[in-house]
Amino acid sequence: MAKPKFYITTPIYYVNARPHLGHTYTTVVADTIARYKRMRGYDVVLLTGTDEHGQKVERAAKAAGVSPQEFADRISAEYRALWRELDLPVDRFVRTTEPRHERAVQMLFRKAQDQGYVYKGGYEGQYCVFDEMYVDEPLSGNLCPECKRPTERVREENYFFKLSAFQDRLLELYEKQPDFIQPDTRRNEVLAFVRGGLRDLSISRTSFKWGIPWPGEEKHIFYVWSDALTSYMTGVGYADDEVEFEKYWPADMHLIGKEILRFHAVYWPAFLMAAGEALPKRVFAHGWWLFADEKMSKSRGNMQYPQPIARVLGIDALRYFLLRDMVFGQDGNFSRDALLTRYNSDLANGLGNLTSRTITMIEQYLGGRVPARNPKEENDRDREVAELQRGTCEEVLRYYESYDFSRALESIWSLIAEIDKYLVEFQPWVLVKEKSKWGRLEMVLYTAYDALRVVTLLAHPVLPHATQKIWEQLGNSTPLASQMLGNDLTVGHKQGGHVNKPEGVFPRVDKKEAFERIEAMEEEIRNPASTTPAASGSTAGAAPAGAAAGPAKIGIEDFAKIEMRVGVVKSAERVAGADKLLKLLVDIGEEVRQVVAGIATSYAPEDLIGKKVVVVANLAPRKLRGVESNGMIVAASVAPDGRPVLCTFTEDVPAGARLK
Ligand code: ME8
Repeated sequence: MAKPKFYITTPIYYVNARPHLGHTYTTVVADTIARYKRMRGYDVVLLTGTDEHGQKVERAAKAAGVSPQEFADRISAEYRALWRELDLPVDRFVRTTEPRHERAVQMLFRKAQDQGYVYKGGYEGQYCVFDEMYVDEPLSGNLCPECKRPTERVREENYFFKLSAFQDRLLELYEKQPDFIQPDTRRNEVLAFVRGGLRDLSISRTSFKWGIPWPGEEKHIFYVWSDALTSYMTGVGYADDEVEFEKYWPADMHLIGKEILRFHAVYWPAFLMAAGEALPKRVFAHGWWLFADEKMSKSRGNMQYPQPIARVLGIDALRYFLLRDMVFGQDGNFSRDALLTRYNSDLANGLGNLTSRTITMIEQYLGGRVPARNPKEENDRDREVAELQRGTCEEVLRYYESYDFSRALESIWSLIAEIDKYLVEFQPWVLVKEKSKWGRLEMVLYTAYDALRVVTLLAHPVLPHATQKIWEQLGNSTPLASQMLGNDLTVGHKQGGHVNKPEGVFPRVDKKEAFERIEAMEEEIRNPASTTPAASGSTAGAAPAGAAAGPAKIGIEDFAKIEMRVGVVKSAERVAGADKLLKLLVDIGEEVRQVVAGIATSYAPEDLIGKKVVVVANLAPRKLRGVESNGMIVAASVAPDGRPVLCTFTEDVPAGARLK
């Protein structure tokens, strides 16, 4: 019998800036769901991609001094490289600048137009370029109600979509399919919005050119959201491959962040209804990763990147943290400290330690032979643990079904803690000393082995690499991913088999050292000019300095927050092990500061003594390669390789003078 299909999508990400931890989160969740569904017997297709048209991208390209296509090529490649680096296999990757996508968009809206749902009109109102969204009711000062940025006045001829005609049909959809929008809180927001009445939506733009052409029109291009949403169909053959499209459409799940729910739960089903196409089965809007209580985003400049975490702690540690520390659907605060604490407690001391002690004891006490259950030696406590194991399986599968990964992991880790306790209780290292207790010893090791086997199966969708290694150590040679995950978890207990050499899966890390290494790599991604050898060779670090778009405009009051002063370099030396960093002592008038600067490729330490430099004096102290930096030296980053060139003054200026 053919496998049932499961088609899951992430948003297709804008190419105005490089991927960060927020984008990674969605793709990791989608990948975990995909891995889980495969272990439940589904034929899974996971789609992601890049959203390359629109004013936001056009402007970002302009700021970087390249064509929109060149800019899109660069960032789209970064996304693909990141998913490869993090071993997030993508079945379909759609770029909205591909010809097949152009065909799909034109076909979908031609169908809607043929049904009488598209008409020509004129739009005059506010538009938020950041959200690529028309703003009917801006906040005072014409600010966007979503992102609070200034909106722009737009007056143009447009094609309109008769969204107003879909209010009742949408309400009926939400009613008949209560799980169309998940979680429920989000569903209520959408219901309130739609009940409040829907206005027709402008779906073409004429004031700029970076988009898919509207057939038969010279000036019109598709509005970026009508373009982007259609990518979910492009990826499975719409307008190109009927067999493939029949097989996979409609999508079973659109996984998105909560800020783009309206586009997915209101506009998208309405477009599809208008064109007579089937509707996706579910839209799941997850919460945001916050950093210091603010949404992580490029414009706030508080993004965190996934590569340093994956390179220092491993891909699985990154996945574990993202899924364990954010309750799916809610917001979560990201902290490196919490990440490292979790790593050591849950992964190194928890799963890692249980694995190495169990396998080592089996090697040493049983000559590596996989322990067998011995009913004569079984006591109530063993039965209690076996019962807990069964209960954990049921519970974890239930949580996985509702995509509640945080609780699923909590449940698996309770079993790990229980087995740790059990081993301390029955002390195999004491039982082994008396031959008469060897039967009991085997029963105890059996219980631990079997629990570890089940933990490995259950944790696989979240920790694919570590669990595969443990699976092999347990004596299995088949890929863990090919195992079925169901209520009968008897697979993988190799009666009569042998365990393999224990090998550390999650080595303990020194928190301080790991923190500094992650921070140094983050710094390199953020500011490639200060590249340190530890981070070299990275995908993100390899991107040119101008790859990200220019920052959003700030008011003078924001600029006034930055305290820049003239400094005189008193001493300079290289930072050990970092061939781009110099440690400087700089006189900034009232005090002498230690500042670490990524300028060693352009300046020899001895040439800097007495030089006047510009110092950002009120930057929070941070450590680069373990050396505290109390401020930042301002330098131009010169293309093509981001070579730093220091600012100088044409006249004599005293140390401490403020720059304004
Ligand atoms: O909105 N926390 O693209 P985008 C969690 N191109 N997830 C986050 C996040 C955070 N702090 N920041 C970003 C677009 N995300 C459109 C989508 S779809 C047809 C078009 C994730 O690059 C989350 O999934 O702004 C969010 O919805 C998405 O990235 C936004 O990516």
